[in-house]
Amino acid sequence: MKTIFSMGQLAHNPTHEISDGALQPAVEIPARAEMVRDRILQTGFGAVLEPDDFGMAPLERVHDADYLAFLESFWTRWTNAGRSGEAFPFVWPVRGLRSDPAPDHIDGLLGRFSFDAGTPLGEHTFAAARASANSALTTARLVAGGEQSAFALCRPPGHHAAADYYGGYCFLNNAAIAAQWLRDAGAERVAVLDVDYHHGNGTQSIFYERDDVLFLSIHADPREEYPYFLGHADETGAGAGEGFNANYPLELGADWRIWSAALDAALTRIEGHRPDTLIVSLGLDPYQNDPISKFRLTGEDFTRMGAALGRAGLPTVFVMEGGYAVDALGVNCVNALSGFANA
Ligand code: FKS
Ligand code: ZN
Repeated sequence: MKTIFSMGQLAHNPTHEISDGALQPAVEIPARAEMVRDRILQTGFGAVLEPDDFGMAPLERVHDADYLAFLESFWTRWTNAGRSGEAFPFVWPVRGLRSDPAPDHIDGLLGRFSFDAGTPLGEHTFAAARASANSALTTARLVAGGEQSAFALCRPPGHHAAADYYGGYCFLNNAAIAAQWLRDAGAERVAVLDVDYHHGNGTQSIFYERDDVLFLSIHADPREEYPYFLGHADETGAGAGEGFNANYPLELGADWRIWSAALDAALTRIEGHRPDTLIVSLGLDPYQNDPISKFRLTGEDFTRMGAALGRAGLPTVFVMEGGYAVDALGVNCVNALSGFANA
């Protein structure tokens, strides 16, 4: 299986994040991607190739033009305001406040186009996020061209990013951009299965009213875990999309027995959708030793996960999302991908 990855993705190199009520060392760091790339090369799992540049058009199919313009102009606005280093929002247009007109001031814009204070935005963030999206797009094109599967080593991740906001370390929704590109390339139906520990609120919101892209997510119950405000089981889609969204919120501490029951249910739903392509938002943070997560999957469970996905027999685009046990990321990722390849 081929892996697509660009060194340009490493340019987003945050030092801090705001979480748990304090400024903390950033956990979504370049070493995450380097560990996975190194393991792929060491094990001879497959080639690691540079992405092509797809330009802005496929991003504009998923994200709003004013959001992309904000990301593009961020660094100029930030430095013109006399700021340096990474930016954090601190005020948001919540219930009763106005999103339109968008503010002119950078502090207002940061709030208008984000949903949390935990996601550092820096000088090279947009360039790195574009490179990450290009890896997803190049991977999708490989699979559309006949490869049974391919792996987008995306970082920064994407599944929390919606049409017009960033957050959860995500700026461009790599999985959604790949899904939309596949639709535009002729796929009639796509399914996105999100196995990250955190609910894929961005991907869900992008496709919530659509029946062509089925979104499914297995994640920690939002009553107890980030992103807190989406990801409940009663979110089943709206309008034409009613019945095309499926959430499997699980209790903290869920192990393979509990987790795999949700996977089996999700795979049954996917089978019913008859997708031309499956996209897997491959979070590695359900791992038992992940520092910020509370599920209990073992390294071998990632192999089992990949094997179960492989038995679905669908052309599959893997898109990396989260995972913070840096030393174990490479092993767990290659376990999942080889489980798939050997199924
Ligand atoms: C830790 C608080 C952490 C933020 C969690 C963000 C999770 C991001 C992710 C992604 F895949 F997007 F990277 N709060 N005590 O793993 O879902
Ligand atoms: Zn996560």
